Amino acid sequence: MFTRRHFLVTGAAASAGTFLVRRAQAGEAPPIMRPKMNVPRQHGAPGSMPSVVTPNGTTMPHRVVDGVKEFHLVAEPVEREFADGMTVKCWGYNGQTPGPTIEVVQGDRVRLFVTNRLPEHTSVHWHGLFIPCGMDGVTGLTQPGIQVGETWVYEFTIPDQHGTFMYHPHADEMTQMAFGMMGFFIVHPKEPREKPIDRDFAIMLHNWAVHPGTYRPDPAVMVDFNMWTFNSRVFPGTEHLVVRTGDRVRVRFGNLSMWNHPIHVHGHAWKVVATDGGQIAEAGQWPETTVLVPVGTTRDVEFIADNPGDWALHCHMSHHTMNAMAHDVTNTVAVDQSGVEQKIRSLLPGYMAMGRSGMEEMQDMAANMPGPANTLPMMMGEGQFGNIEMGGMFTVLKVRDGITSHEDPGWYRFPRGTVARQVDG
Ligand SMILES: [Cu+2]
Repeated sequence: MFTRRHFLVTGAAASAGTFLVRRAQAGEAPPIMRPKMNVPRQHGAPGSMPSVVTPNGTTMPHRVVDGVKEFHLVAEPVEREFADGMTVKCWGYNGQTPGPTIEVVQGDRVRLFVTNRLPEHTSVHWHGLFIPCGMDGVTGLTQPGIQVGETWVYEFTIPDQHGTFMYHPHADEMTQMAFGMMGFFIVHPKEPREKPIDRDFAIMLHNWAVHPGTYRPDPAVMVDFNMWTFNSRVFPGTEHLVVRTGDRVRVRFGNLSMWNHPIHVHGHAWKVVATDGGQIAEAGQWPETTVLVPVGTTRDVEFIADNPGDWALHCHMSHHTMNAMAHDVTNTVAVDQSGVEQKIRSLLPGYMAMGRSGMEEMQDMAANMPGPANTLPMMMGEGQFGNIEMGGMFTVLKVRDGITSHEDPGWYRFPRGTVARQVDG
């Protein structure tokens, strides 16, 4: 319904000569381009023009109308498989969470249509972009909410800035972001870089509270989350990052979760070259192996992948590389449980005493004991040497000599004599 209030808002904006978000006219919005869920984008061959790769995600298609780049976001409920064995009822954009990555170039004129297929109103905020206030997408403050079934349009010129930005709702944020509504908005510089990037990845960090046996995230949880995701996937469901030895690699991290995440890379050091606030001059960059990605920010890191191998890349908060687990349990490490086990088994058939020597047995136990429905074991994944005992925010950086494809090359073949080994006592 076109209300009097909407009319006044758009009318005032037009007379002031500013650009304000407005309802799209019938037939104006481009067709919805809906990439398939969980299908990684096609990776170019090594050495080909890099574009941003969103592991386990996709890039947003667009069309050009009279020189304006048009995109169409559809806010809607989506089902997301976090890893084999767990599918979560989320909200997202165009069939996925995070929504497809938007890529534009500094100076572009863009028109972003937003159709609301959620059961409540929404809006879209363009995090970090210096655009006219009326395009900022804050419900109640800069626009009325986009009501159920409506299509609105945002239109602006990408300002004199480039880097990694984000989009997310600014309406019932606590719920809509807890359900997975977020995506990358990447602005490429107009002038080509001095040192070209060979591989460019974008990874959105998020946390979720999906109680064991349930399917829908709990938006009321404030600190006690149990799922930690890279692009809404957990290890071993996370796509590996495949690069060629010598490649200049950029990873763009975004964090719209409720925790800060120190993301750590093995075998290499990277430099933070940009944040969502701007580029960092070379003199201000320093090497580190762990970048803290605070809540509500992006961090672009760059490094030369000069060390072949299978390198862990993960959050260093050790509970963030686990899946759902109980935290309010008795600490049984080093407790002698012999005898107790039999007694408890008479009351609870099948009871297993655990945790005397540590938690490592959890992965094998989970493989043999069914847990609650739709609930992943707290630790998962197997490598060529056995259980990896991880979950959550963990993936593998695969650095390989002379590869001609970015398809998963399998596990690393270690040169003879370069692997740690057992020796006689
Ligand atoms: Cu973390």
